[in-house]
Amino acid sequence: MIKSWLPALAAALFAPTLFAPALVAAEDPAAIDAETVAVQPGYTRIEPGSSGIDLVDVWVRAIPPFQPNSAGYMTVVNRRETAIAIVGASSSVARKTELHTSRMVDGLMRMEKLDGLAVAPGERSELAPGGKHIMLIGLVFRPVPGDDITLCLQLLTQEEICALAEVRRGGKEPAHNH
Ligand SMILES: [Cu+2]
Repeated sequence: MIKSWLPALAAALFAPTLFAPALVAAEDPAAIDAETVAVQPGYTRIEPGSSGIDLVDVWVRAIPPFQPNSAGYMTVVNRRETAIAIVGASSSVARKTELHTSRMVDGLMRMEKLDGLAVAPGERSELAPGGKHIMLIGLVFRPVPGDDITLCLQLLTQEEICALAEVRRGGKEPAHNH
């Protein structure tokens, strides 16, 4: 009699969801196309290059199993004659995507959400490990090397620019604690 409910109990206890609640998405991961991201309402999609903005060296950090978050990096080159202001980000892999920066506070690396990021005309802004990054929060699937993931930036001018990111194993990164 006891035996009859044991397998069910064991199954419930060892269900993957118990160990990785953040990886269980409402969406069906198989239904998500990593290479496309819907245009944010009110925004116009522009192309890197012809828009006067280049997105260079775009990549996403590969993560070990059961880690709920990752980060994206790139260099934003502003070839326009006016400044650009990045006010948001979106991605094909996370339920929430934010602009972050890292800085040392009392000897500890802390991360902070950025409201925006300006790039002066003719200048570039580097998003790289240990500094500014695109925080991918609540991954709907685990990025592994070989995957292509879309990262998009929203600009104050209601423009949205996207690029395909390569998934790479990065160097050591401090834990994403906020
Ligand atoms: Cu972060």
